[in-house]
Amino acid sequence: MEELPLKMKKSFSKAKEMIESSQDIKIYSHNDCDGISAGAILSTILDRHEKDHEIEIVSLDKLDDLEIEHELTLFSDLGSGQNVDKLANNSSKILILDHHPPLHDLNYKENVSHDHLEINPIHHGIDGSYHVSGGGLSYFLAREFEYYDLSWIGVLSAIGDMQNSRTGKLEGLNSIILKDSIDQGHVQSINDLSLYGRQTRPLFVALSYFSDVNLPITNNRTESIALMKDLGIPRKIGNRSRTLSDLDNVEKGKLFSELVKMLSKEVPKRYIPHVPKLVAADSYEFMMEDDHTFLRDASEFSTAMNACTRNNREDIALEILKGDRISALDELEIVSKEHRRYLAQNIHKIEEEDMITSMDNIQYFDGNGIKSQVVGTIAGMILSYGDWRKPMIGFTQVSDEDEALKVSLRCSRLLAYDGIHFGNIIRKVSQSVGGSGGGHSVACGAYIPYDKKEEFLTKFNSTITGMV
Ligand SMILES: [Mn+2]
Repeated sequence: MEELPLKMKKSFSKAKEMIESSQDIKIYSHNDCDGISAGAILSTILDRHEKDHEIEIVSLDKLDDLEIEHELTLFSDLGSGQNVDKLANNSSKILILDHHPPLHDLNYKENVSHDHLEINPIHHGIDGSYHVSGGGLSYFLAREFEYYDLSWIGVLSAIGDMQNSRTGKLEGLNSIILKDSIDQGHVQSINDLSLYGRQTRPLFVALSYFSDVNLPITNNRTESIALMKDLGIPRKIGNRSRTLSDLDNVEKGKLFSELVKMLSKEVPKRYIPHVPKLVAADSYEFMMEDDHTFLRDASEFSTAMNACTRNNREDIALEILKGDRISALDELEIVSKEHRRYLAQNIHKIEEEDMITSMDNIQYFDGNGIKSQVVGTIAGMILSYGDWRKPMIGFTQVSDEDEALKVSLRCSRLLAYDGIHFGNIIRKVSQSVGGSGGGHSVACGAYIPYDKKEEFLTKFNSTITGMV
């Protein structure tokens, strides 16, 4: 069984003391599912101790020259990679819980005059991409207070952060969080087909969204329905379309074998060993939520949290995570619907107007006008209309006020299984054109100066020659 390293455990107990001894507290957390989950856990801890606090969900470019005005400032799912304590004074207390590459080492706290504690798994030789997320670290703090009931949010944050994307399951410190949530009766882990929309999408729709490799069923509902028919899998229960969660194990087995067969025919030989991982993975179900709602499945839940952050409605996401459901669920429904409409409209436009340009090793589109918060989501969805063998890169202006370019990349999981890490590549290439970037192997992004697009593309294309 995994265990928290003793040094980290001690840091969490120190963090607990910092919270207990402070009255006026500010939380900054990252504006994605992981960051929101982290913030919700921290805010719940503070609520339970009746500590006055403010929470602000921010993007990474908002952390320069941050005023430190509160007795204790908490940074979660961010802070390690930014100089957030630049304006701290002698009486400031700063606590950072982050899993991104740290700027400073563990001795840093000795060199500053304020009270400074940074907890980052990377300082302890623990992987921050697959073994623990920002929300996971917040949960380990909650665990010091014996708030095991918050563990399900730690599971959600890990899924939102794609910590399971290497092996299809939660591993490392994440497995401690998962065990707590299972012991609480809040989560069940189910080995299942790895199709998005287990609870809410009709199965034939879920199948048509298969996009890691272009199959006959990709973007083709007629083919997806035909496939189910061939396998003897009924499409409906009464008037309702069946979802993946309605299938029994025999049906799932048939579908699994057929998908593996279809994929193995389609992919180059060196990818074949990775095919089963594309088709099956562990899913995590929230047992306290109703069947056939997006709240029941961790992956669908995380999409809804992201829809909130992409539309600047972090308030709704926080309310839902903290258990204040009544009006928040209605609002979430409206935000999600508008979000889906916006995505569909833009995907349609890119496809209709033939906006994808192909280079030797990459493909890209100019998303001029697309909101920068969703250009990554759109890049991922448009992948199925391009060539799955190449990463898809989308560009758009950061905002009306800022003409710099936001760059987002998405690619088939097969490329990552083959060993390529686009997060590291985009970091280097963006830095070489005067920007910054990073992220996961299959989903990452960067900010670059507005006149560096061509140079970025040329460099990116040549950097990965021979890799894809
Ligand atoms: Mn994170």
